[in-house]
Amino acid sequence: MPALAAASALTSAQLAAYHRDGYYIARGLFSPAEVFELTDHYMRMHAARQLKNYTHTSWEEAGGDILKVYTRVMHPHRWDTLALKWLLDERVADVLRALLDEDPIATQSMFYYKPPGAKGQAFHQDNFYLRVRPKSCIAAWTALDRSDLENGGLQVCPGTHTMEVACPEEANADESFSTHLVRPPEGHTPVPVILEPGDVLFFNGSVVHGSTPNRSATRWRRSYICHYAPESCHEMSKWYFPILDMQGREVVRGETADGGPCGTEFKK
Ligand SMILES: O=C(O)CCC(=O)C(=O)O
Repeated sequence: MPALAAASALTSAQLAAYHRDGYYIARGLFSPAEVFELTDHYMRMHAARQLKNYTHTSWEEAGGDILKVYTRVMHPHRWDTLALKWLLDERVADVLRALLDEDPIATQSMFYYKPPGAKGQAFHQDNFYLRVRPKSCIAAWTALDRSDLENGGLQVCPGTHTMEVACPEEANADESFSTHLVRPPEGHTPVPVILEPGDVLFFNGSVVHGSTPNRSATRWRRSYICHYAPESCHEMSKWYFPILDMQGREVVRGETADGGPCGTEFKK
């Protein structure tokens, strides 16, 4: 679809705010029934130990780290039709076309359980991992539960989308399940993104973002996270292959020598 036709998904004020801040929230993009279907599907598959390419860890084996029992599910769209349907959703595609001013291509999906007590993910930039060039990747982060500071909701640093991708330091393993930390640069204070189930946060791959542990005693913070790239990109990390167009057909791009999974887990 031509970019001009898709620009109607956002107003010019919303687009201007995206280009100023590097992120945009589409409220209520998915309905409560859709959110329930996806969440319930992933809870059931976890309980039945049916998740593919996933290490099902028992409570005994987890050594007190609940995130070892409920680790994130990587690339479920490669084997689950419901995850694929969400990745290629036409409403998401319309917003992406408006934000990118061109067609998107789909590169990644992840399901995060983040139960009460789970660690967060230290501040980082997604394009450090995806290595989409030229331009950058873009995330569509869908809240499946209400997501706020208490249950480890996402925080973003507005304006960091214009930054180069920085070299990460080591994160605090007591707070973050992933090893990398990119400190919010001076003048870019992180802001919490408060989302209701079905809201989708879109953000550019240079935006410094992350989350703290889920400090709630009872509230999960489940989310479905997809990454996309502008169709015009020439290359990306091969970890994201096969890449799909928004009709689900495989498209081919060059592979970079660097990049990798979106954050890597501490080994301990
Ligand atoms: O959902 C989170 O807590 C972190 C997710 C994230 O940072 C990412 O997907 O890049």
